[in-house]
Amino acid sequence: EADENWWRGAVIYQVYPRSFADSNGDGTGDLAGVRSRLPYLAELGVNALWFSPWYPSPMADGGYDVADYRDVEPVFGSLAEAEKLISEALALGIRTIIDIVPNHVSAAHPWFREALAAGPGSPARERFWFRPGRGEHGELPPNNWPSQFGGPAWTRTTDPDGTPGDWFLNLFDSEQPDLNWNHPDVLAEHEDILRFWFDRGAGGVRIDSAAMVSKDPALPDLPDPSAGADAVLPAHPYVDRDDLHDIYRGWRRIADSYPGARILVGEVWLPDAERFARYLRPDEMHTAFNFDFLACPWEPARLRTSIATTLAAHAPVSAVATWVLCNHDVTRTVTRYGRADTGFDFATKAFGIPTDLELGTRRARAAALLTLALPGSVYLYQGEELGLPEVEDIPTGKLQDPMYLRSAGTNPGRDGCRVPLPWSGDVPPFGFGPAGSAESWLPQPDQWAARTAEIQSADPASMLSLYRAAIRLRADTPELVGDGAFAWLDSRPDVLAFRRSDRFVCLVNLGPAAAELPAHQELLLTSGPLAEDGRVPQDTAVWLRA
Ligand code: TEU
Repeated sequence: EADENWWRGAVIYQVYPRSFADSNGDGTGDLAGVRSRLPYLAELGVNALWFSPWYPSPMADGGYDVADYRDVEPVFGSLAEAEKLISEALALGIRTIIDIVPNHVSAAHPWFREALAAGPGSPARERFWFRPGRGEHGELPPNNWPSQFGGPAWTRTTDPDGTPGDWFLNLFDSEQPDLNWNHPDVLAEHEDILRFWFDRGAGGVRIDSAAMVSKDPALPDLPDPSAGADAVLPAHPYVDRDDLHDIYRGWRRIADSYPGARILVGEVWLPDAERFARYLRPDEMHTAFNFDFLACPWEPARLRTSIATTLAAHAPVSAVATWVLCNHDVTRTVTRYGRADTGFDFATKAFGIPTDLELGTRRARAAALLTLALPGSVYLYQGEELGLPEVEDIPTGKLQDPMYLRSAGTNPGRDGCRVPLPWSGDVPPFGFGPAGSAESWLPQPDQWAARTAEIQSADPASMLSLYRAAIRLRADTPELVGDGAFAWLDSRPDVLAFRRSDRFVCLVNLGPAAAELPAHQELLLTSGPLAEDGRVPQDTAVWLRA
């Protein structure tokens, strides 16, 4: 139904197509696999699915190197299948959000192949950032920008006559040449891509690397490149330029021309809430991922500040906050929360850090109730509802993430959070594919036999049962769905307590001491067992009805 506000309190589930479900046994996920699991997603109670790119791609960066936006990668299925998936999901009340990656295309994209073949100085190269190198023979990159994946953000080409040629800019992998958004073809092409998918029923788009898309044409050196790619790029002075807002206002006009809210969700990695909030306007993006909250340590004061800052930044523009703990780029929550440092930073991502998975799971369960009680929309990354940990012992030969391959192994990469999901059975592929399937593209740990969706479905104490109960209760509690009232309640510094109306209260005890339950309140849901005396133990959250 053309419900203009479906997104304001939505629970949105991220599907990473390669690793969700494999219908044909080739070891890689596909859209038919997702279609067969729509009843599972409907039972979980999610309102929308966000698909990481499903387009034709050499998979140099897990599909974020797009070769053709108007088709589906054959390993995932066909365009017709994507259209069936969108309509079947909609019949269940579940909308589909697709991923658009405006910053770059795959080196296999026709535009880039044309640019390479056309040679230096050709108009076809204007759609990208080609520049002669520095140094006597042009052997040095044109500026000092680092790639997100290690090394310089420049790749040298060989001219059609075989001589070393110009360089092109790639903020990510060398297979992902950056587009030049000052070129009219680039804007026109992306506006047409939006219409192509909105015409096919997409309920929204997630905008990849949204703040990095426009560059200062002078491409000046960074003042201090030594700060490392993650600290530098999203925050450097040449990111987050004003003309980006013109681009997204144009996209919003297109989205608003379709019936039923078609939302723009920005991946805006910016270090401060004020700059972040500039993208959230009634005439620009509907919402953007709240990475400040995602990266926040499991500490009461930091969480309180992150929540308060987020709400303050969103209120003036009546935007909707997002509460996200995990995605296909970061360490899975259960593992992160079981470590001494529970924060997240790409620069310090590593495997092998001592992790207490029981503690991490207890905190992740409490965080599930915290996020689902806050005003705004909640994003769930596939497997988060199963409490899956990061897989840290993937055989080196199997790792495929450019963040690992390009960083000479210093950064373990992101494959650890992209391992195919366990659905049923007690041996790999745990129902990810049919019996007799080829080995899944990333190997699954044997321990996942105990974590399958099938086992958790039958266990009222499982993470899956907790998420199902919480999402259902949230949907039945009007004051929770949407960005309604919010007020902190007086509490100890290590207890987060707030109410969403005069009848709904959430209390999260980060401990160490157990916390009293407020008097005369009905206990609706708890993330874990209460103490014998009825108090709330450390790392436990409760929902109460006054
Ligand atoms: O992530 C890009 C991105 O914004 C993060 O990598 C961030 O820039 C940084 O590393 C933290 O400051 C998106 C996708 O989510 C990711 O999977 C792709 O690899 C990347 O864009 C390129 O498309």
